Amino acid sequence: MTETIFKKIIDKEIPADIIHEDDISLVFRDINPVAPTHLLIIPKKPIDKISDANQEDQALLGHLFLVAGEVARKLGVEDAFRLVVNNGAGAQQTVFHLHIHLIAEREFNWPPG
Ligand code: DGP
Repeated sequence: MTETIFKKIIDKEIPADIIHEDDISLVFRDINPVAPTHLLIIPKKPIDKISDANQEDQALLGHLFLVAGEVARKLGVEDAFRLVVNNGAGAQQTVFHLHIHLIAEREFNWPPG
């Protein structure tokens, strides 16, 4: 894979508003928020997209979801938030380093767009 902007954020080569960091993951605010709370939860391991993950990533993927709940509680938005993973350009993925959007503090509709 080619190096992405998220790899530069992981390596602290460019700044980001970091909410959480551990050995496996990083959480920071999206630069183009679609809601008052819009975070990106990413693995430090470079995986282009969820369809590229494999069995050895099982614990990592579980960790990302646990971190989502943890940061939601930390920010006080645990009662209403949405997690979104765009997979592939056709699904509006623009940064090819796996990430989960955590969106909160806005009105939600279903089905999503
Ligand atoms: P996606 O479309 O699912 O690939 O979402 C990528 C998101 O990444 C998009 O909402 C904007 C965000 N983003 C892109 N570049 C940067 C950056 O340099 N810093 C931060 N914080 N977010 C970025």
